[in-house]
Amino acid sequence: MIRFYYHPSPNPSKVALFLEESGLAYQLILVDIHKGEQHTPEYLAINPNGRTPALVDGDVTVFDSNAILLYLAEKTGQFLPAATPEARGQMYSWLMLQGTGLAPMTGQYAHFQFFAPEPLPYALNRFEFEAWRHWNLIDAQLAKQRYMLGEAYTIVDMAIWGWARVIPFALGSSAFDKLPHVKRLFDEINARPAAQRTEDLKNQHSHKTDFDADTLKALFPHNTKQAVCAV
Ligand SMILES: N[C@@H](CCC(=O)N[C@@H](CS)C(=O)NCC(=O)O)C(=O)O
Repeated sequence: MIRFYYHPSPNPSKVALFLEESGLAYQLILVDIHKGEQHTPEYLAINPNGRTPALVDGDVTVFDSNAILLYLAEKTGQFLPAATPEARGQMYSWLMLQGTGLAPMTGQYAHFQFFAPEPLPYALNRFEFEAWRHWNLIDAQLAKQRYMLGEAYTIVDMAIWGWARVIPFALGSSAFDKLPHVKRLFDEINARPAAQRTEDLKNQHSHKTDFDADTLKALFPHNTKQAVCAV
């Protein structure tokens, strides 16, 4: 059976949504990133990048959320666009944009707002600008059509959904007002039974939610490095 290494945060949630949508049987394994479990040698043997999610399917190991979405979509033949070079080209483009632009820029904007030890106006300005620029690209794409790749619900919509969940936190409580098409997609996917089951997964295991000193060390090891270097 598939072993799915999960934490209830944006990137693992994209994969959880696929697994719930597809009906594939899987075992959920919580990696509590607030406790530093992403850094254990056992987990690093599965995902050398020390991040969630990861997936083991028999002899196959896959890490990085969009790689896992592609793997599962190819394995099942589900939630893919038409098998034409044009449609697949669009799929790769938007998936890469989500993983290499939208997610890191949104994540860095949240980081510098809520977790940086001191306010850094230059970083805040840059990441606010870039996060919004990426979300506006997604909103414009969804203004033209129902889903990211046209009229069919695909893994690209799942990838966007995972990060749309953090929009109010990262971009502000009224941000959805400025992203009406993203909000429409978000609401539509949230109403799907698979999304509701995905939301319930976090109740299957208790996980640490506070941000005490140990969690900050596990999530932001560069701060420790800074302190060591300053000595
Ligand atoms: N590019 C990776 C990023 C994964 C990632 O950053 N995962 C976060 C949860 S959303 C994590 O595990 N963070 C733990 C940490 O930063 O130590 C992917 O898409 O899977």
